Amino acid sequence: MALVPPKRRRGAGRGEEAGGAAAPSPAPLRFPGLTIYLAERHMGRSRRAFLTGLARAKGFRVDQAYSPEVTHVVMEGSSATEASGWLDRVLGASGSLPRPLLLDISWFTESMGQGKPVPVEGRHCLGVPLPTRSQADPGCLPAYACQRHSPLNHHNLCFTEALDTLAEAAGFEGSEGRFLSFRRAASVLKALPGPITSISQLRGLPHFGDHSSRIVQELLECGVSSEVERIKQSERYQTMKLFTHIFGVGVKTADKWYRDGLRSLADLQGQTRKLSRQQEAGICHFEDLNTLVWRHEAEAIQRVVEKAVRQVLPGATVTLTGGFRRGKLQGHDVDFLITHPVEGQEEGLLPKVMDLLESQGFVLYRHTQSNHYQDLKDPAQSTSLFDAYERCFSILRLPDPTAAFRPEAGEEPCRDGKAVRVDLVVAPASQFAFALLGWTGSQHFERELRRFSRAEKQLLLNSHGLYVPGKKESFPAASEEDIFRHLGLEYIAPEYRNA
Ligand code: 8DG
Ligand code: CA
Ligand code: CA
Repeated sequence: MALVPPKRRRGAGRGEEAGGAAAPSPAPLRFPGLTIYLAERHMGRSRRAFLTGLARAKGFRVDQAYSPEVTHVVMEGSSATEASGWLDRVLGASGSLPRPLLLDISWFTESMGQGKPVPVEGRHCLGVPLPTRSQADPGCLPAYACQRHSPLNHHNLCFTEALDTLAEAAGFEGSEGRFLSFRRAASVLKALPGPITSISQLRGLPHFGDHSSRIVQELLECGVSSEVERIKQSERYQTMKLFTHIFGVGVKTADKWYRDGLRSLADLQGQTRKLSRQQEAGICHFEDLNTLVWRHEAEAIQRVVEKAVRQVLPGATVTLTGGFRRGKLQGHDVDFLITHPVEGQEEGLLPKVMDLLESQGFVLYRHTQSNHYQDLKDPAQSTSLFDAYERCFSILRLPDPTAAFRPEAGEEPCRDGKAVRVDLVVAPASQFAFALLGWTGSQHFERELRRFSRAEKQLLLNSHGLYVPGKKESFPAASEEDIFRHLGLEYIAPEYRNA
């Protein structure tokens, strides 16, 4: 890579900043939430100093010493085992410290080449050790994802990507059984203490059938799975993926369009069929909505939403949920949960908040629904995908950083006007813990929690409560911990719910 000079072992001068004389000046930080640590082992001091200067000149934060703020550890010429061993030593016995991504230098050089952090892919990953000692033995891995710790960064990305692709493709064909088999197998690998390096390691793991095992074996032997590659190249998969990435388009609609011969956004725009208002907005903002949202962008939107919410209802709180609450640095949308300590005060809040945001020019699309919990015949049967809370599915415009919501010093200015999908949900205080648990995800973790409740405890869990079948009253819960306790489950913190 021309950007990065080859390793040189020459007198590196004084201390960590050696080579700094030739280094370009640091630029203001452009990527809040991202902190790089370059491991010196194998890299050498002078090359490390050069790479540090290069990254800082491009607005990356690079720390000289490792700390819990580090999100990306970059290593050169290190194996996954070596990387994991290094992190084990750095973190010591603590199972609670945040765990950084362990990345190969290829992630760094690609990011420098593009002038921004590139999305982390399987080939960049070195490895991450197990978060707790109790689950160190893969033979003891529990069957339900809600009984396991699933960190954001794990050791088996190349396998989970392949299995998740097969799950997605099965979902496109309406094959629920196959979808779940592949999703469950992928989820198991996310909770493993280390990388799968031999097919024999799959023995005894829950949810590993012949098909998933075959895929892992092929990946171990050839580096790619012909079945996965064939699917990814297929017109069917690519078109279904494109269409289901349009806001307001689910698998059924995408399938119908595919069967009608449509293949592209241009095909959709060039035909006379009636699109819903939501789909029209989805197509209009397609590019922005398919660009990942950064955490600092989500936080900028949170500031805007919080200000509007408090103006309409003083004392109301706004919590960032979804993937960002699980520690993700990027997401496909932003999820907020709103409540007020005095039950009942929150009713009818969203239309007023959205009117205010609209008058401030932030709203590109909105669809608000009122709370219909009281109308449900059996609240326990409310499925989690369609709970009965007051809510708004919206597209908001990112705030203009030069106006009222200037970013903190050193933060990258938000791209003015970028359209972002935002889900706003309002829960009464007594149901807040259930709503928080339900909207934090991941979707698979939630599915498994409900399956566990039903099959193991004969209880029905949704985003409103935890019910004995046939009863209208939920168990009370003031916190997520209470819900785990009611279910007899060990509490799993949000950052370990990335199942
Ligand atoms: P991403 O956006 O970062 O890609 O991932 P995510 O935040 O995990 O996914 P999401 O699609 O935004 O979903 C967040 C959680 O919200 C997930 O657990 C599923 C849940 N969820 C919906 N719709 C509904 C709903 O109508 N009711 C309830 N209770 N939960 C829902 O997506
Ligand atoms: Ca989300
Ligand atoms: Ca969402």
